Amino acid sequence: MADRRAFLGLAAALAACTKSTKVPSAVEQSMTPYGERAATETIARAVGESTASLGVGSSRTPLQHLHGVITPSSLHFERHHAGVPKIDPAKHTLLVHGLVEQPIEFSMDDLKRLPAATRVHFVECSGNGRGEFMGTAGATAQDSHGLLSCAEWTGVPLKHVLAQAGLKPEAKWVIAEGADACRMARSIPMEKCLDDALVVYAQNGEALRPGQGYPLRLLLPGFEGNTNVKWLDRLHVTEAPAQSNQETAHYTDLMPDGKARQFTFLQDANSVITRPSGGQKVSGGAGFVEISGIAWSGSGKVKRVEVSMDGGKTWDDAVLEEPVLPKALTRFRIPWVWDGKETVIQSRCTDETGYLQPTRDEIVEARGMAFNYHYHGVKAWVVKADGSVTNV
Ligand SMILES: Nc1nc2c(c(=O)[nH]1)N[C@H]1C(S)=C(S)[C@@H](COP(=O)(O)O)O[C@H]1N2
Ligand SMILES: [Mo]
Repeated sequence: MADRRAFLGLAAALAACTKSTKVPSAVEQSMTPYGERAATETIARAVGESTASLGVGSSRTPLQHLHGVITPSSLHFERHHAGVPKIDPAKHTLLVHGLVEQPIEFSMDDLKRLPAATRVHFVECSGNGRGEFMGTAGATAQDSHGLLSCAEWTGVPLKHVLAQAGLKPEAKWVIAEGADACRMARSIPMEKCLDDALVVYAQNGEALRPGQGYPLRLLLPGFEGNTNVKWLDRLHVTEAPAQSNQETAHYTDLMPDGKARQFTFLQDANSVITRPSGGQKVSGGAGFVEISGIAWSGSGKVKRVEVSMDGGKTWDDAVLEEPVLPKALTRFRIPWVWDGKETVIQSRCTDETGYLQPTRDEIVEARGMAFNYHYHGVKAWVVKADGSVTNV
């Protein structure tokens, strides 16, 4: 028996060896200074650009085609209100002024001398899921949830930058401004600035991509995408928020009582099954299928993800892939033996605060239909008997 096993091992090794020494019919490509993906790989962002003004609009991450939790930089979603400015990093500066002891203008080199930190965090536009809520989303997870990405970011904790200038006691807010044509600005509470806020210059190990704010952006873990000001060049320390255009005309939620919810910063607990998901097909009929997806919360770590394969009658705990990081995407997986009949699959996330992702009905009941931002309802997909998966 032992001999037979040894023989099989040897045979396999020989087979592998024969295979690997086979001369390839064509060389895929020669050495290149900067890598490209294989020519047969074609997944892409879905771009929605304003026809009236070039560079204004958004592009969505193809979540259903990704593995793990890191979004490749070339597939990170983008949202620009006034296009991508061309910035020379050698000339770019960050001015810190207002209620500080000493206003300072940092060059990129100055910033890179300060103690740095590298962390994995998602960025999500608070408009993500709006189409899902309104019933206008397309067929795929990219259509319904694609204003969401997750990267490894490196930069300086904002508290170090502010400490260099020295905060005055009245300092309560920081107004962050970008160098794009609209000079996008958001007011950030001092508490967040002194907590886990970062001023980042790197994304997935290399310089930020132009669309992500090259050479410098604000990164506010767990806060709505809009507050993560790109092409950051000014931090104005103040006593009160600026009431900028982005926090009055936009990014406020109208409530059923007619009042507006303003400064709603946190992205709530959310999840979506990415495989199998809308637009995909479970080929080969009944049998084993792994269900996999992503979960996240702006309030911290994902504690639990439950999956239902029977239209919400029963729920089972999915396995959360380690490491589970705060304010980052978490990959979940659960085995499923499909009986080949049409069914509805869905996931729901509970975060470390104990908050459970609500259903669409619960959100409508709490907020009415007028609100525009922060939709995070439970997402369902229909798996048809022929294996095709569609939006509900
Ligand atoms: N200066 C500036 N910062 C900005 C924006 C912008 O248009 N200008 N868009 C905001 C919005 S609405 C979102 S959702 C995020 C998107 O970040 P990303 O493009 O890196 O995905 O950037 C935010 N920061
Ligand atoms: Mo956004």
